[in-house]
Amino acid sequence: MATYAVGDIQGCIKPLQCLLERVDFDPAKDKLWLVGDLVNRGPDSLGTLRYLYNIRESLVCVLGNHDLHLLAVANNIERLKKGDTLKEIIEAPDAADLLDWLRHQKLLHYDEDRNTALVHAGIPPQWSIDKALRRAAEVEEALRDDARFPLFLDGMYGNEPAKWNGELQGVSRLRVITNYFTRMRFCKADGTLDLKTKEGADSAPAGYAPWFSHKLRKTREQRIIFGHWAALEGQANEPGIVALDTGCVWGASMTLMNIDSGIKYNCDCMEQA
Ligand SMILES: [Mn+2]
Repeated sequence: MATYAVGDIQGCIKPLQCLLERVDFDPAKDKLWLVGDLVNRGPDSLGTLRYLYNIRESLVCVLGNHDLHLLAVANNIERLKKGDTLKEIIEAPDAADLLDWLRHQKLLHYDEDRNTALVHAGIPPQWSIDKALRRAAEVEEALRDDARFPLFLDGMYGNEPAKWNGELQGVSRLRVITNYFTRMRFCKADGTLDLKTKEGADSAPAGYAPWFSHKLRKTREQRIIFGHWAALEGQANEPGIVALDTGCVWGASMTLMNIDSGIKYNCDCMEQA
């Protein structure tokens, strides 16, 4: 029995299966953690989501920005964007089951025994793991609530407020929480977000830094596994920070890590480009 984590899949099912074969993954015994962005932009979003749904009992999954976008499009709240490969999911006969499963996934997972968190983009420096789990739960509850679900999706898009404060209410409160967990790359030490810059860690705008590099970050004692930031090329260069997005959908590679040994495996994604 082994536990693995895999980087952003984004509909690239072949490299995913290449990695699972490489480690002889057995869904009956092993576990697979997903950093989110299961679908979109890649060649087979529907096949990927179906495959994952079928092994759902073996998964721990957190949602990424593309997964939330899929839920918004499927609920007629947002339109498909150029390059989206989500239509095939929405039109599939089993769409309702797939999307309902997705909607019940978390934004943040924390494994106490391993002192390890799993999140798509990151945890802002001003939040401890306990605080982050409480904030994530607010969004997870809205996602699961039939009445609040469409309101949350409708209010989810946008870059403001750029910073959390406890007084925020309603959709703007959920939006900033969602932006931290699913879209963040650079922020200030107080959690003020810059959501425009997408290049590597050395491209921070003045006053900003990668979310994980702030000295007073309150999750310094936890290991954090995340994806989302392909330009890091799997290198965060920060103790306890594990960057797993190695840009498969852009033709680079997909990375799988054995969570307990730390051993990483790669499969090439050239054919997916
Ligand atoms: Mn992402």
